Amino acid sequence: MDKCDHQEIEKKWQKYWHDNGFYHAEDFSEKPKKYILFEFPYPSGDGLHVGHTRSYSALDAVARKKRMEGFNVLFPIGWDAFGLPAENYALKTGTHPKKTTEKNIANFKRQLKSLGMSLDWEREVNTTDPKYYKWTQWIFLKLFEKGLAYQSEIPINWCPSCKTGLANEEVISGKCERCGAEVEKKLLKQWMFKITKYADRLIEDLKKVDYPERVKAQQINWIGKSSGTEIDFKISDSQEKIRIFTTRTDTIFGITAIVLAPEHKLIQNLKPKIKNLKEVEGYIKESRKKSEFERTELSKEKTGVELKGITAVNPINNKEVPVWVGDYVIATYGGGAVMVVPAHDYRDYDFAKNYGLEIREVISGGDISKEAFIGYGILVNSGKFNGLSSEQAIEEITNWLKEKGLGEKTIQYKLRDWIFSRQHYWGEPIPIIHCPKCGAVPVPEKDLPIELPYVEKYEPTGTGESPLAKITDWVNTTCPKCGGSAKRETDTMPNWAGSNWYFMRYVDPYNDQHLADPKKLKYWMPVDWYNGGMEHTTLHLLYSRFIYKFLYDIGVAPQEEPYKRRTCHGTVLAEDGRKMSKSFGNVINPDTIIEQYGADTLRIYEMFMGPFDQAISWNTQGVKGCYRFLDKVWKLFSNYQEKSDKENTDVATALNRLNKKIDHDIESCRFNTAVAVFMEFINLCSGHKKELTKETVEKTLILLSPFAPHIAEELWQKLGHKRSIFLEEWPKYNLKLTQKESIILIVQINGKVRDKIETKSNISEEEAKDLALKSEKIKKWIGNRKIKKFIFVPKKLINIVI
Ligand code: ANZ
Ligand code: ZN
Repeated sequence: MDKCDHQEIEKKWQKYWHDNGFYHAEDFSEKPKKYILFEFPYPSGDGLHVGHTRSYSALDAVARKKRMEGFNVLFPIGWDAFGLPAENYALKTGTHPKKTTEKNIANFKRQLKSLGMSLDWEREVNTTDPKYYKWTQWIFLKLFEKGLAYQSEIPINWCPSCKTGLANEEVISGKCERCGAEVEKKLLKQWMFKITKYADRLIEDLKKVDYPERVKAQQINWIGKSSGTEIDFKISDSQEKIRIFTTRTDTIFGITAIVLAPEHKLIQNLKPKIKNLKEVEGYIKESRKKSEFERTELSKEKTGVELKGITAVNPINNKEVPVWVGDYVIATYGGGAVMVVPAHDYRDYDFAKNYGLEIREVISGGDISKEAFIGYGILVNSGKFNGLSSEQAIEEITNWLKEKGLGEKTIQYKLRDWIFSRQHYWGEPIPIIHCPKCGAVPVPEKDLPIELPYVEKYEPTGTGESPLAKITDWVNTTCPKCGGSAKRETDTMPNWAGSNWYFMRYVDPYNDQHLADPKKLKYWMPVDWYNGGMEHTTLHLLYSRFIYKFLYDIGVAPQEEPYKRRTCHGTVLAEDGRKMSKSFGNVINPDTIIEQYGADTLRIYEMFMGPFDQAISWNTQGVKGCYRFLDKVWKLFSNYQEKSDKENTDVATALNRLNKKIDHDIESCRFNTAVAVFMEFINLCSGHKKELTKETVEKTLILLSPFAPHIAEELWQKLGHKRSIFLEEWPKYNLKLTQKESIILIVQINGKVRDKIETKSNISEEEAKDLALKSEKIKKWIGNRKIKKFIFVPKKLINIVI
């Protein structure tokens, strides 16, 4: 028997499929379309990771099956190639990011091809290609035109080591996501996107899509919609007032201070009146060093300094309360000020304990000598509102404030506008020209793309400006409006810019008139199945939903939601259970596995290794097991001669069940159980070698083909077929044949097994009762006792309660 030379057959079929355009997605085909997508990779210098190949193999199985089911499948690939690693590498080695990127892409491509991915390479996109980022810049211009891109001087997260601003999401536990340095605050003029304008729709439209519940919940929490009241507090002997946001207007009589965020503008205006200004300014300076995470963490000590000489007036009873500055108050939420109610808020309670502020109970129901009572209850010590429930009081006090012009119902979001500026070289230039006369002027559409100047040196300036600021012949230009001399915007876009909309470009990657042909968008969009990392839920997934909605609003995107269905894969850990990392020396390279065991083994193993959405450790024994499984398949079918035309009924039943199982499991992302049942089935076949009909063998190979495409194709050819297995129709199962003819019905009395009776599998409850009561054993056990009831579990058991 000839051995399976996986190296040879894999290369052979990869070339055959490629040369014959097997994965070509046909625009406007009559067939129903299926758009299957995975998050395009960042082409890092490390090459493909077995974490990539895990989800890619699974999605490839989906794509292959869908084609065989008669769908016109779009299964594309591209490169999310702007970003810091290439830039940092360039700073270290002097190799231009463009060169590094090209080299890395070539390596990724080679690896993906060796895995046997059924990708449509004709639609490859690259976010760093000017023909691509022309449209990323175009989207920016549209957002600018609609007032959704604007500049703002704001305190940003500043990484002193990377010398750049970071989005909130890039700050992990107060540290820079990339380099681990402690993040600081710095005031910088930044480009911002008004994603907050879409907050409600981003929550609401989650109802329309099929995402895992935890993904939906994460997005909803991230957007953090909160209904409450804004209340104005007059400052005594001053025209100034402080606006606070509270969700608990019912606690207004319990206020014993107001706390301002250190960045609050009012502090500057009040300076002349502050008696301990030095102390206050010292505190503000210190707090700038802390990250938002440190400041808001519940368990951290709550600190502050009183603004001596300043008091505010509680509008409900005209009582004066002290005003403090404290860094547990966040500048960018709810106006950057809070009313302090120590008796009913944990943070305020800590704060009051620290500084000896009064703790005044106004909601009954707790024991405030021990801790804050944060629940709803009945109002006490609250003047004419005493006796009301919290719910009623929120309503009535808010109305009272509104009538007096002192407060108003409002909705706050945790979601902030999205900082869209980066002070880096390796990103899309922002298409804006700053003119001393005309201000920020958009680059005319006909001048797009604004290409990134190719320069050898682009050290960060460290001043907050991007390296582009030093490239004077690129920076200096003329104003498109007045023709006067002007300067280009030197900030570049963040990584997310190119990934916001790439799935739309796959639909029409060479179009130079539109981002994509509207008719093609209408045909292909939305994405039917989008798989990616759970960690992208509040970043890429949310951002791209926002951009797609915006493009819908301006008539470019055909629907309001880009992705019909979202699934998430778990990560692949090293054999030792840790993260795979060069520094631990525990990285598994897919190249090595493919070389040693073949791509089919790697694919099958990674689908089999565990539930798709869960993290799982690599296991070399598992790889070997999958290799042996495919070897068994090879031995069973590579020299197949039909010896019987009569089907063995066990095999026939099992094959139908396998068919059903695979259909169901691929649809529901249970790739591991699909492979497990396949293994059982092959074992069964091994025991009936002489009774396998040709039809059985063929069907088996077709069912195997999405998982192990090369071996399936080779064996198919060995059966004498001239046409590729991937042109076959996906088999249908016979539902009747998937059910075993008979079952063993367990008969219990009061929950104890007393008999087992073989019977037909679809026995009804009435029939089961009759059958059980006819049993001699059961008759004995029951005797003349009274039967209280029957509990029937179809296909399994009947329990008689006496
Ligand atoms: C007074 C109060 C009394 C509050 C009470 C709570 C309980 P969510 O639900 O997350 O929106 N808050 C408002 N602005 C803040 C800021 N900039 N930084 C830190 N905290 C701020 O939380 C709303 C509550 O968070 C508000 O309601 C306010 O404290 C606080 F018994 O107001 B509350
Ligand atoms: Zn001008």
